Amino acid sequence: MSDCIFCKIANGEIPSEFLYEDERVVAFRDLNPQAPVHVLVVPKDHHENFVDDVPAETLASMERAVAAVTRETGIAETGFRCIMNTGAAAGQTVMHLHMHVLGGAPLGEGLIPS
Ligand code: DGP
Repeated sequence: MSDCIFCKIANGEIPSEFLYEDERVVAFRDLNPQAPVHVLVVPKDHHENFVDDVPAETLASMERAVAAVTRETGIAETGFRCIMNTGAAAGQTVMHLHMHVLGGAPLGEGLIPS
């Protein structure tokens, strides 16, 4: 999609440092980190969210990206949280599927922020 910021980042139109890249996804650090490690895993193809006809191969690449990034940043051992905000009420602000990967500090137990 021409006006989508994550399409531009994932396809190299906006130069970014990738922690992981394969033919279907990239991973890069969040602009506004909420934890010492805060990485976004983003498909190269545009899907609005997790339930927008995402091919199984893309989901598999996202899983590989999470495994690689958490290993590389040292949080595979200590633990991490994956979040996919879906829709405005859930706090999704960029309408291109992305998974937040957070770790590097205690994250608290709650699933739903107050
Ligand atoms: P969400 O609220 O789930 O849609 O999260 C969107 C995240 O994307 C938010 O944490 C900030 C991040 N973000 C937005 N624009 C950019 C950008 O241009 N570069 C990077 N690295 N992150 C961005």
